Amino acid sequence: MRGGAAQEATSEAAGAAGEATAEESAPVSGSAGGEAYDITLIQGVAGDEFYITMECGAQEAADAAGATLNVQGGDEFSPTAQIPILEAVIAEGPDAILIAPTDTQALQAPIQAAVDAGITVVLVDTTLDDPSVAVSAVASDNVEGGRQAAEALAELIGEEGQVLVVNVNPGISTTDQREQGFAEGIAEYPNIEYLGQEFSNNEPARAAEIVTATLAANPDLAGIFGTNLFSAEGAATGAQQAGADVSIVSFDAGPAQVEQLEAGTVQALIAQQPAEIGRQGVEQAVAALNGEATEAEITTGFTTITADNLEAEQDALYQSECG
Ligand code: T6T
Repeated sequence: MRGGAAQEATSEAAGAAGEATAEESAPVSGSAGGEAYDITLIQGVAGDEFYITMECGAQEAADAAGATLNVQGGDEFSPTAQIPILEAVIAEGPDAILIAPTDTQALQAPIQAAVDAGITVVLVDTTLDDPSVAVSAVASDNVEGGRQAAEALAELIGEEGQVLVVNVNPGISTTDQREQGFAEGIAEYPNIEYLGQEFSNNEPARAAEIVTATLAANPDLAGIFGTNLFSAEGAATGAQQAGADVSIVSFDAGPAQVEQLEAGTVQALIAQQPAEIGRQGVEQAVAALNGEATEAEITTGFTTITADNLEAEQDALYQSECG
């Protein structure tokens, strides 16, 4: 499964903010005038440029609020990897946790445990079956993103032929919703046959295998939608290795995906706004901690990137490190 080694990155608040320790009795003042809150961001997986870019936005907002941001992520996108990390963070007792739950059901009780421990929770990117445990959920409109992918792919293939979705795993809110939006959108084209979805387990190699096997059975396959960074990247590699003339729309805009767009292996990227998700997630956490009003749901936008607007849309691309 894809992702780097478990990571922990702590960075101190900028400016006049001090460091809160157990010994201090008076609250430490943040640069924004409030307390210097400790916030932990738990990514869906470490080493994924979507979450790295989210971290960059979260760090900016933490710095602006005089808060401390700690970032952690598992070595694979799964509840098995994420739940022990969450439990360890709960034991540390930060003021707030921003988390991208790796499963809509499996993370419900562990996140409830964080809330029961008095920790403010904000959901970022993915969500839960019952998101009301969190003070806010900040994410893309993933159903709409899937619809946009369907429209882009339909146009690329001249509105006819067979299409495939390479998804991640069932139970992930974001990618399930993208497939749902794609299926709804593609149903509007009577001459397009949707072959259905297959699951890559977030592994590019598995995604590539899915595509080569599908091409062997359906040599006229016209288009593929990869629902996230690793599924899309692997799907494009599989199509390229098979030498197939297939149009590909990829969700996300990591560096490898941009290379594939430049090489012409992929025709369109649907870039989310991960920095904005991180920024707003921290702002919601700080508002809740300050006793201010929060928004239960915040939706961020997309940019569709093709070879034609790639140069103009550089700011929409994901970062592999914070600049
Ligand atoms: O597509 C993003 C994220 O939105 C999704 O929930 C999981 O995969 C990514 O992190 C990309 O790899």
